[in-house]
Amino acid sequence: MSNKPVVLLTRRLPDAVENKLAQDFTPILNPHDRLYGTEELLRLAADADAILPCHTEKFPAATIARLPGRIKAIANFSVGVDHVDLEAAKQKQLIVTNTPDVLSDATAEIAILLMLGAARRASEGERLVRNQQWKDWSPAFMVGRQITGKRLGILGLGRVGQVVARRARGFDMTIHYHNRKPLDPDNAAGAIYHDSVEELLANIDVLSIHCPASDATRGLLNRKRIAAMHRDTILVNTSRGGVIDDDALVAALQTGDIAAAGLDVFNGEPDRIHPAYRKLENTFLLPHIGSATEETRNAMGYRAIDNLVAIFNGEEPRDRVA
Ligand code: 8YV
Repeated sequence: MSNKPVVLLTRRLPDAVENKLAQDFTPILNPHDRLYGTEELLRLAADADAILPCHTEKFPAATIARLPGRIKAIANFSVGVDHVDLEAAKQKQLIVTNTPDVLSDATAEIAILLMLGAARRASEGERLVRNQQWKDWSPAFMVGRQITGKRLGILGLGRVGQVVARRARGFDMTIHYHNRKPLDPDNAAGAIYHDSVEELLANIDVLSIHCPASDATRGLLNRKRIAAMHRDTILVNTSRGGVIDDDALVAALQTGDIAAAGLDVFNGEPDRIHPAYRKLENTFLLPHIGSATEETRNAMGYRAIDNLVAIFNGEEPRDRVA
């Protein structure tokens, strides 16, 4: 590359990533990591050839239409791309990429943490100790549920789901799943396929959600489907909040129609999440940290840079989604 293309970073990325990016590109940095509004984003984009955003920046059709013509690509620092209107991007001939694979291990760890946290009442217990309210012990004290040997249902047995399945087998869990189509035997690795969401939900003890957010999956976990789960079921979500109908889940948690929920992603995150989640004892809540490890954040950055290098060398980027 002769003249270095200009890349707008919407957020502060790890130093190692920003330094590597500067080898081949001229970055426009956000050193104070401020969250840009649309107008500021568009103003900064006027000088850029590509944007490297996170899921915190939204690119609906109206914003994409206003991006300057010189912008060639949106190289996301995320695997989820629900914050970008891919159809509008295609129409504007913008290349869009994501960062799959490199965050599967970290996200699977958080899914397992959520399962254990929700099953063993970790939030409640931690609060008792931290707030000096732990006064007693008895055989009936803080009795939770065991996940060992139980049936784990995976909604969306893709990259992350398959790692979760491998980790869960370490707890002797039996893996069930629903995808639009069954996987080939190598990838399914013995997991039991259910051809409808309802059938999956009726046959499991723990549900882990890994399907991407889209029009097709919005509110997928609705009142009717949640009612299909038995009362001891634990639900965990590391995908996107939009897959869940919050009113329906909150009602089921309040009435004991399902046992507990572990959530890392929410509708309205970070500060407008359903308020009932915070009040319920049977929730275990994390602030969207599925990929938040040093190794993974670096790997996500390098992957986004690889995509940009390919794009500006006129090659097909590895992780093109539009
Ligand atoms: C990322 C995520 O950290 O990659 C995703 O889709 O949800 C997160 O784990 C985040 O999106 C960064 O943009």
